[in-house]
Amino acid sequence: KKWKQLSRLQRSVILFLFAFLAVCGVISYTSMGEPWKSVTNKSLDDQRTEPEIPGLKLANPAVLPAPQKADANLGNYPELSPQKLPKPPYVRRGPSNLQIKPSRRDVRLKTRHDSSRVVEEVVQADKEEKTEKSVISWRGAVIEPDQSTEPPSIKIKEPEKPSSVEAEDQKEPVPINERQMAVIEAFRHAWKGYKDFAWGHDELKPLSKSYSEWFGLGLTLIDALDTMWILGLKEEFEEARKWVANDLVFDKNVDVNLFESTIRILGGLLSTYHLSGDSLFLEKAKDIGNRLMPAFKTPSKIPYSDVNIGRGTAHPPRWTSDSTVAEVTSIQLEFRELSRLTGDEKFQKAVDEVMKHVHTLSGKNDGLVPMFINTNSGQFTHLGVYTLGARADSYYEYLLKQWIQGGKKENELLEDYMRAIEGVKKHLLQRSQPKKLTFVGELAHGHFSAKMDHLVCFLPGTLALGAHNGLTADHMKLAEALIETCYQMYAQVETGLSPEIVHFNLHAQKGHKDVEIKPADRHNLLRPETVESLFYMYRFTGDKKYQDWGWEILQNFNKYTRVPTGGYTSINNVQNPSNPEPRDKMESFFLGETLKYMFLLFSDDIDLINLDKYVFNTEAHPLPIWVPA
Ligand code: DMJ
Repeated sequence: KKWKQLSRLQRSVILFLFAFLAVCGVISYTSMGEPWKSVTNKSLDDQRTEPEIPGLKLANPAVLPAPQKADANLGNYPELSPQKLPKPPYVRRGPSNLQIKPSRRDVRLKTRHDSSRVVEEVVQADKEEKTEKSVISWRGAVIEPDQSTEPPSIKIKEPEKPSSVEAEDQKEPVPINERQMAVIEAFRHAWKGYKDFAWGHDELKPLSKSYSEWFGLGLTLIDALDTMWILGLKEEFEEARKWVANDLVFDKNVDVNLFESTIRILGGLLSTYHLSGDSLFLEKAKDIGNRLMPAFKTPSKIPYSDVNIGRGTAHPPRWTSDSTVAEVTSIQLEFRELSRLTGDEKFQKAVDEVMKHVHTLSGKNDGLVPMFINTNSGQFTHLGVYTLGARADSYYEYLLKQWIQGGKKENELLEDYMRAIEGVKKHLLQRSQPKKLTFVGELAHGHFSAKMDHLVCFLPGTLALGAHNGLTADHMKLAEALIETCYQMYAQVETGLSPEIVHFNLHAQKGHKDVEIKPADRHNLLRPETVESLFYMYRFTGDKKYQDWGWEILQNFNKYTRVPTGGYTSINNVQNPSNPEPRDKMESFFLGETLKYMFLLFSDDIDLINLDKYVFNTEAHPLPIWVPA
């Protein structure tokens, strides 16, 4: 009635106002969007791995953002090119700023058909492993199932504009060469033995077709994960990944050696996480990292050698309260990286404290350290003995590598490294007869011994890495001389394989070579150090002789250590080609290190683990450099 009483003008004004208000309402509703979606659409992985201490300042600030946060933080780090994500649904690759390029071979072979097959496998795997939030496909394509309703074949989309890292993928693929194929063949043979007779156990005993346990944690399998990734062994990797997901349990009443489990297990998991982008490996790394922490509860904070990862207790070896210097100073790369990834500073704090303490200690000889350190007093013990071999070796390696990892800012590390190399030159370098090979001997209470462990052959590679990172060219000269010596430790022996320890002749004697071998030292454990250094030398010089030397070594491993039914074995006698006396043990580092460095040595692709982006831990597990060059 009232409406009818209104004039036409009044009715029009009211209708206009209603219409206006209705339009405003719709607009404001739509512009609100679906705010909850920005939370729920984010993968659980991303939410879970936000640093728990947001304002955390690491002692050595992590300039590189933790991978999970990379997409959000890239604006702050101009040197890292952001990966432009396609609109969801999308397949997220591994951390774009850290990931190595897929091998060129993979790029070449990446057909649409392959892609959809991989995705189907992944979807299937996801069904099988319901506990996992996201699943991983080959080389890091992660699918978060709740983000996509599209059929698998169209799920894989490359980012529209590749980042600079990915732009490198567009280069001509570098095909795998014949020598690399030979390494793949060797790996497969070793893996066959492990799979058939030792699956899920620590080490293969290839002759007795059984296994041995050290920690009972599938050591060989974990050590080999990133090797499989780098070699492109997809099926093997996926099978091993399943074992890690379903069977790797750290909640075990078992004593493990802090150093060995850090470099092999923690290092292996971290590196595999970086290469694959699969959060499973980070979760496992966090678990073992936490379980190793009780080792640092000592009066001096110098960690004990052994930890019970189930009970959370730690202790030194039964006969002493000493720890080994190399062991307590070669866990830093891994624990520092774990802090960077988790945002939990406790890991880095513990290991940095050890380094700072060792930096101030007396008892060094021109930068050279003794082999033992007491966990109560924090002082070096057994003073006066200096070696670059067992019990001290990786102390020197990790000085340089931590400095590189942290962006070349931690001067104390560099100082200690430079001083130590001067100490090596002053006290430990000698030349042998007749070939005048430069070697690194040992010093015991002022007496020089011409003894050199094969372990010392890490040194040429480390020196070359330092020179590549701007240290004096003298270091490269020394590296060149030492790698020649390490090669001769193979070439002058009957099987062409190095013994564990050699003694060099200081005086020329008719009919004698440079290298002498004592009966107790003539075993070969399939160690990696020489091949490791050959890899660095080839990367930095491009001199093909280093590849040729490595090729000889691979052939001799095949000739004298290969077991027909699968696997390789360490041998007791490198001087007896007709009976090298197989020892019946394949060390995990043969797959973790030796074959990986062989494969990289034979590659001409400097982006296959680019040494300006990655630093290898002492077990050959590449970890990202926080400020890549
Ligand atoms: C590996 O576990 C590591 O390379 C360590 O630094 C020394 N020993 C073995 C390989 O020889």
